[in-house]
Amino acid sequence: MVLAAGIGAANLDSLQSTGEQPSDSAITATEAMETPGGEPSETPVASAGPSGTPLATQTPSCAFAVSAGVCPIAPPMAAAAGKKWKISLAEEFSGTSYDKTKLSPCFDWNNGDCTSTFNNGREHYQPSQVVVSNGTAKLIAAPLNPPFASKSCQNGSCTYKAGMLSTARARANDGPYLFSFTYGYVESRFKFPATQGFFTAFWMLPTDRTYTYRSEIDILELLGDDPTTMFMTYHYNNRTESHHVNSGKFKNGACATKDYSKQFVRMGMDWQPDHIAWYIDGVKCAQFTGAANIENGPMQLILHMMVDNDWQRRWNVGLTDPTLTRQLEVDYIRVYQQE
Ligand SMILES: [Ca+2]
Repeated sequence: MVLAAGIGAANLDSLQSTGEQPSDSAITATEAMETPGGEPSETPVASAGPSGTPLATQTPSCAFAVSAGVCPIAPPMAAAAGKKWKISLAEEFSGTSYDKTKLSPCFDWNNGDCTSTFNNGREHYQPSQVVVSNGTAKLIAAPLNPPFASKSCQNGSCTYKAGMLSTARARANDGPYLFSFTYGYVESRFKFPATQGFFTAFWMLPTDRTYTYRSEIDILELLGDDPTTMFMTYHYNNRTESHHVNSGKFKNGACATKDYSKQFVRMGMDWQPDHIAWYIDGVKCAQFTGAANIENGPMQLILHMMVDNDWQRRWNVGLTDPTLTRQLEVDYIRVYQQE
């Protein structure tokens, strides 16, 4: 898995400057696909579920505290007996910016300025590439002129600038994680670009200040040339083992194989002590139930686009036109927890 392959130590200027080395133990994307472990055992659901459009505002029946004039829809599964869902994080992008006390435009391994790709892509992250308007955040990947010199990028030169939203620390080794949580249902509704060379990633890492991430939950990894295969994966046991929802391209577990780029899509993941389950538009795709191997500590959220990363180039679906600008449009990011 490309993101699991992680944070190549040699690629991280900031980490090198602090003397800390991230884990680089995880398998590669190619390896992941060669050893599929998906279990598409759930009964397929015929319809794609609700549209994900937020309900009318300020309705008396809203089950959750109204956030930014929006009544968040309920998670697609019931809470456990005796418990109910509460919202822990809700960024609706209803204003002209995002909540900077909860979200950062950079990776956790930044030292006051954003960092670049970690898998030999083209992008350098910049706060300017997150634009909020009309109820959504636009995470924009655009050509960068002149390029930004970084050994993290292909050939030492980042030729793209890109936007990110994470709950990482605003600055590495200086202050707390902006938001972290243990167990809950995560959902974001977004519209991703189906353009070869662009890569949409919605994922989670432990809040580990030493960067030795023992697990990783990939809620979605989407290679832009194929908007039908929604890669969903859990990496565990110090990221030496993986559970793959997808048994290969064009297989999304029990979820439909179709072009998900045509409309906004809701990507959800339910992380509980005894399961990790993935949902597309409220439909359960698959789950992992190896309780002994389920992460039990706090994690951070990351949502962004990459450009022309090594996974894509390995599959010969890298960027073909380096003048393209594309955006990931995000309606909301929410975390629900049971209490
Ligand atoms: Ca919104």
